[in-house]
Amino acid sequence: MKKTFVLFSVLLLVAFVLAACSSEPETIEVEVTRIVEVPVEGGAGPAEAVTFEGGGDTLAAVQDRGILNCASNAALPGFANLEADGSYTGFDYDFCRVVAAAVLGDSQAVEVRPTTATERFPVLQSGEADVLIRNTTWTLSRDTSLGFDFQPTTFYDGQGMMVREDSGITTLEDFEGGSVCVQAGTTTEKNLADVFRKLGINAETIVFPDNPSTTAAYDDGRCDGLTTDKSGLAAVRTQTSNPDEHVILDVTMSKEPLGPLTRHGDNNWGDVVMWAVNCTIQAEELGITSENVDEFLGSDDPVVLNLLGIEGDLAQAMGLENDFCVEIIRQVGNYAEIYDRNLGPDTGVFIPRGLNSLYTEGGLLYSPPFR
Ligand SMILES: N[C@@H](CCC(=O)N[C@@H](CS)C(=O)NCC(=O)O)C(=O)O
Repeated sequence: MKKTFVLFSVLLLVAFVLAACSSEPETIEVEVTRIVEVPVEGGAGPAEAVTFEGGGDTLAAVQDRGILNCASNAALPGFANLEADGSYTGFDYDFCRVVAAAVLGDSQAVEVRPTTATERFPVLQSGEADVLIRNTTWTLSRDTSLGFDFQPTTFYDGQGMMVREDSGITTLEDFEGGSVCVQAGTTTEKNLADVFRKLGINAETIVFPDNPSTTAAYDDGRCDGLTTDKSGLAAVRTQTSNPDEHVILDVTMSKEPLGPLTRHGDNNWGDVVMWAVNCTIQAEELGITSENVDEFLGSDDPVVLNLLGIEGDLAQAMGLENDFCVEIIRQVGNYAEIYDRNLGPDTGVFIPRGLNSLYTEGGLLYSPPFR
């Protein structure tokens, strides 16, 4: 796809504008000088709000096809890694595999559709994907106007700011008169305008269409800072030419609960994705892993027997096999295994679990009962 960009700069003083390139439906009020790189051909336009009559039956479609079409991220270390053989790995992709294991009994039966921030919503709305699992923040407008349902949060995040260590910038106030690189079609762009307005900071926001162009611009010194979800910052820091030269400020600008989305109206499919994610959390709560799941099949704990489908037929109410959770755990692992494999201390992107710990360990992860 040929990309041509028009560069323009405007000073907007308490003006209402429609976010260029943005998939967000709302108008935003900004008080910053804003330079926008606008794709003038071949770019994805704003997502249309879509109402789904009856919602279809995505579960039946996936079962007939034998493959899950999963929209995810194109390039975000730890969350979406393009491997040398053309396959994808990462935290978000593992949750695609969780859904495929639940529905098809085969975690490899996934066709991945890498998407940028601007592409992701039309791809799900149009039916090109069955589910979107890609660092997407649960917001009211996405849940309503864009016609989606958010399934359980898989990563609790917040927006952060990265700067060059030698820049002397240690607080957001230090951005007065400075500039920030940000990606279009994200919550990030609007949060930044809100935070700067609240703090009375006049700074330039420079908007780019995807992660590689945003990171490259920051790395080339075009902006004093780069802002996105803190998970994204940990990932893009590894993509700069010298990661040690960059620091992530100790500020959190927003709440960014990230998780899977399904189309509004297909409630059963939403339930399938919801309980597939819950299975990974409940398995961690019970200490069931890919290594020991077979030992638990003979457990005498009724809670374990319900989760693994040894007793009862809970899963049939949503059209799944009773042992769907066994397949998830055996083939992909529990939440802790998925986290550690992609974001743990032995990975290049280590992100401490923090809020993404179980509720019993001070975090926010909590599965409703499999009952
Ligand atoms: N969570 C935010 C931001 C998500 C987002 O798209 N972040 C960017 C910056 S880290 C990204 O993943 N870009 C990857 C790409 O476009 O390839 C949202 O839902 O809007």
